[in-house]
Amino acid sequence: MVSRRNLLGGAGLMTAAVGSAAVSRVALAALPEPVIQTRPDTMPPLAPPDGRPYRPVVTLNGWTLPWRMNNGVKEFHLVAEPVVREMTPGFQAHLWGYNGQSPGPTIEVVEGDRLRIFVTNKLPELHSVHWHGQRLPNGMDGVTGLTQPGIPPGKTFVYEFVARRPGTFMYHPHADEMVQMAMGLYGLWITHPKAKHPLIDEVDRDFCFLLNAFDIEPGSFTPKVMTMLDFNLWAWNSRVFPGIDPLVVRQHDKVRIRVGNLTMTNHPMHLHGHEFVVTGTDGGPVPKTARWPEVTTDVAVGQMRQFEFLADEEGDWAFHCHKSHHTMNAMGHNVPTMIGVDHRSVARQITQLVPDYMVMGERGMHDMTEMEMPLPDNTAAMMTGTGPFGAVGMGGMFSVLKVRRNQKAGDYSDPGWFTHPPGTVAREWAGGLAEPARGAGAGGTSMAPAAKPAEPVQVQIRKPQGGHGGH
Ligand SMILES: [Cu+2]
Repeated sequence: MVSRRNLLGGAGLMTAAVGSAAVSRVALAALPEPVIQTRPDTMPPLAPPDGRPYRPVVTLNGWTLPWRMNNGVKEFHLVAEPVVREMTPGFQAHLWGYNGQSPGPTIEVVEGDRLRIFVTNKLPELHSVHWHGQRLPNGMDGVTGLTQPGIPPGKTFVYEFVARRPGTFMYHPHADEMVQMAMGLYGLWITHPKAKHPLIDEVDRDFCFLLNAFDIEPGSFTPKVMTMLDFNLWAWNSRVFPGIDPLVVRQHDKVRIRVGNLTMTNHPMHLHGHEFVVTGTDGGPVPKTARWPEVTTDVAVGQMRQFEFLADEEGDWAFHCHKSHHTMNAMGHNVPTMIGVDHRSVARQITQLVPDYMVMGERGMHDMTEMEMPLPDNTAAMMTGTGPFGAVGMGGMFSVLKVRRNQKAGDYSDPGWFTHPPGTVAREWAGGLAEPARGAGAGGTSMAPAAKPAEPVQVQIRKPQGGHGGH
């Protein structure tokens, strides 16, 4: 729900800020009331009601923060506060966010805009906001202790600068970052070009999201903030599959996807069915001579990447991080490999004693997708999501690019599953099966058969130090 304790927003964020003419002098003297959004749905693009025109982005499972125009200055109000985020249906996390959600709202401005950003700290500790990647006066850089005093709990600070270069940026705390970012505080920032830019193409659909990660024990609500690498929830905008909305486009749309990485590891982002080019990085637009086509691009820690493609192939195309552990949801990491072991009855008994006990399936882990073992309350299923052909067996950083011929321009609603033309789906082979020809030798041409069968090798390990040999 959008709670409008403000003079800013419009219903459902579709309409936006009231023009300055409609705002009284008294109201203008005060700071703008914050706009709050707690619904995890992907909100429609926020068409700019004033200022320089631009084509707005769509934030996956997020929204854009409305502003107030005050004598030619765009004024935003961010509130850092504890929030409850539904990460996927059936699983809620107690996080810290901005304006009702983690991540915070996307901030969209135009190159050359004069900005005033009020930041209210409703956290129990010092806070400050760093505008990641921006050119700005040093004192506006938001580094607690270095460029400003931290914002005490209950206080509001104001940041003022000009959006000097177009591109994809982020904002995040620079006070107790380890804790505050592990708790979900950050957001995206888009600066649109003020005029036609030789290196920035106009696109039909412009999606953006942040890569983020949490360590939340199955059955609990609050992230463990000391975790450095062993996160168990790999998220886009604090959502995990199947909670991540599809990216819906019309066939032949030119599509841009902007991704920022605020996790502790890199994420190779992989798109099926299309080639894309990286057109922008944290440093700005990539010169045309430095672009090459690919289907996976790595987004390293602290980086932003924007890539573009022509969505000319109809279908439901997987789009995901290619680290296979990142397309899984919460699980124990000390899971033994149980392929070939029938342990189902044992596991059922153990589960009665240890509710979150989990073992790997004896035929691999796909069985987990239809696992009948009860999960603790408030836990995202490890691998889930059901497609038209059954379990998808995915979690975490996974979504679907839906390319449809009949999708209307500007329509982001989910068209459902793709209807494949007859004869275009992989199917079971119904003909005969010949025995495959297998080589009789121990190897091929590059591995000449040994003269006599090799003896089994036995290895004894002896430690170099110590009075007597080890085993
Ligand atoms: Cu990843």
